[in-house]
Amino acid sequence: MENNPKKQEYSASSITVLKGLEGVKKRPSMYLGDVGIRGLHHMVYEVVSNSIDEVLAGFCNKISVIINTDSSITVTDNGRGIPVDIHPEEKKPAVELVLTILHAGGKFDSKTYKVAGGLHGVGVSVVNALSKLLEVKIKRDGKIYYQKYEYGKPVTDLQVIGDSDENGTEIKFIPDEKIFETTTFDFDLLSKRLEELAFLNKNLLIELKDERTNQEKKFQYEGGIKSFVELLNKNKEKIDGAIYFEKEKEKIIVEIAMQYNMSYNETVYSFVNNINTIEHGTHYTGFCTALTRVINNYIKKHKLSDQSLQGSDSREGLTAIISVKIPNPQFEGQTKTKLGNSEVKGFVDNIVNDYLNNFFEENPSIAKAIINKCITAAKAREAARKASELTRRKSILGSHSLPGKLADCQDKEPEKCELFLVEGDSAAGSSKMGRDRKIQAILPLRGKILNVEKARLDRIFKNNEITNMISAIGCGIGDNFDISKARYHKIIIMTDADVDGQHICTLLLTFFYRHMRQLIESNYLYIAQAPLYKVIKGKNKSYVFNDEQLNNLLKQLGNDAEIQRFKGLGEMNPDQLWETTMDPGNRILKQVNIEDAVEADKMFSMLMGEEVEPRRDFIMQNAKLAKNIDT
Ligand code: 0RA
Repeated sequence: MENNPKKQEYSASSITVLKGLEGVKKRPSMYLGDVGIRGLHHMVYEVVSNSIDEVLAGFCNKISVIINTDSSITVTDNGRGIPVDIHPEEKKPAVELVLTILHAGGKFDSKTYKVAGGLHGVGVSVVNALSKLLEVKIKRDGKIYYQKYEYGKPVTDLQVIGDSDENGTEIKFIPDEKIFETTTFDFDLLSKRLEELAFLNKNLLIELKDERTNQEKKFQYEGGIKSFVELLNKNKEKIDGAIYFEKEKEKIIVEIAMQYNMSYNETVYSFVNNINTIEHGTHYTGFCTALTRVINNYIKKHKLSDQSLQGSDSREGLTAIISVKIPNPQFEGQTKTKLGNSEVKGFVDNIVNDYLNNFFEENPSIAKAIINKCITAAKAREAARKASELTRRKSILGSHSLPGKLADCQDKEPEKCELFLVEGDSAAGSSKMGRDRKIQAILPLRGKILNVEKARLDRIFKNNEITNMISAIGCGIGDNFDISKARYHKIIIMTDADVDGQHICTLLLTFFYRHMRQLIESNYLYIAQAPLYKVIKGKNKSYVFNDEQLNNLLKQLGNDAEIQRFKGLGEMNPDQLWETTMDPGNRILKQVNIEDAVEADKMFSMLMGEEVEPRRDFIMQNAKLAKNIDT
């Protein structure tokens, strides 16, 4: 009798288990964000994040990631190894439960710094459910254990396959190609995130190897986030050495690295349990409050100026990483990347306050250099405000006067209206003729628009291309930005598919991110996709967007096809431009989201130094930035 209810409970729970993983297969995007290139790579990050949990628990100092020739991924760590003992109620080895039950991890351990929320921390069972093959090898208790899964279900029992006096876990998986749009892993994409993890966990060794190309990278930073800041400030004129401090209290670990450079931009990235908190939160607020207070107090105490600093003044030209590790992070905000834990604010504030007060008193020359920079920033802010008021009075920023170059649309309902920002006069000419003038407006942009990274707000206001955009869009800029005044709900960047075009696209993305962020957050910003080729065979014609597509099509059609290559938008006649790039029924638009823009901005500030080569690479990379929304 006693067994019966237990038995029932067991089968009931197995049903929910089944439902759980079936649910993952039905709605993979709910767990991974999407099933495109980004979701595919999240599969790797998910496994790695489990290994990182072992690092945070103090049991692991090496992680290796291999892209195998069959495009499978192997992640190996030297942590404790996933537990293998039989679970008393479920009667299965713990590892099998970890790999087949959603969010099972928490049942078998009391890991302190668990990753939760966001796209991470969904559990390796999600990776298992979305893989056509997964093999796990565990070194633990003197033995090597092995088990194999297909489509999330075990196809062997957990078995002992050897002896070992080491500990660790190896997980190899092949993503299910019926689920993912693509199953080709990108070395550079993985490399970027793994390097970030190496910065965030000092001394951790992360190896990445690509068996397809024999490329290999090793990341290990003794300096941790201090090295990160130094890299971000590479190629920049900076104020002396980087500052680093760290403190732990009641299981909250706070690490901060910071250094000022002579640029005008704030480059502060915050992390919680190794997750980039794009929308910041209480850790960032605590940092900002303390920084401004310390600087203002120092100015007063040493009678350096009458100028009172605002927060933004104290962060002009600041590059910093704030990394906190906490047991129970609460993530809020649109992208679930805003830290909500209120206790963190005061803790960070205290640490920053104490450390920087001391540091400034002990390093007066660095303190003076930083403070001079901040005072200059405050003065420039005043000047910018005056400049913006002046421009507004001249009504360039007002909604009444539209730029002469704008070919506006007839409709006045913003929900229906689209603004194309078009590079070059001839492309602008074609698009003006080809458009649907009822709902599509064209604003030509000439030449390279201002490099916003290097310019302060007061200079940005003097740039014609920028002021034209501001007045066409109608929302104003910076503190005066008002999204409800947007004259269009789609703002579409349309540049050539070549390096110059991508450069302009990057500059625009950076501009919108820094000065009209809400436009991105409201999903108003898009990138148009123009075809590279037109292929004609007999009466049929197709437009082709990249070389891979071209090769596939040629395989299908045979090589006697006539191919026309478009060097730029300007080479297309109005009809072609409409048909391929502008027609809402036929075009491909990429929607820019805040993560894309952050990534652009991050890379941008990292690479806006004097070296041309990394910048070029970056621009080429940017093609991958946004995700498809419609075809
Ligand atoms: C559950 C409990 C423990 C560790 C792990 C899972 C674990 C999972 C993965 C995934 C990749 N590498 C991993 N390493 C460990 C705690 C183990 C213990 O208490 O001994």
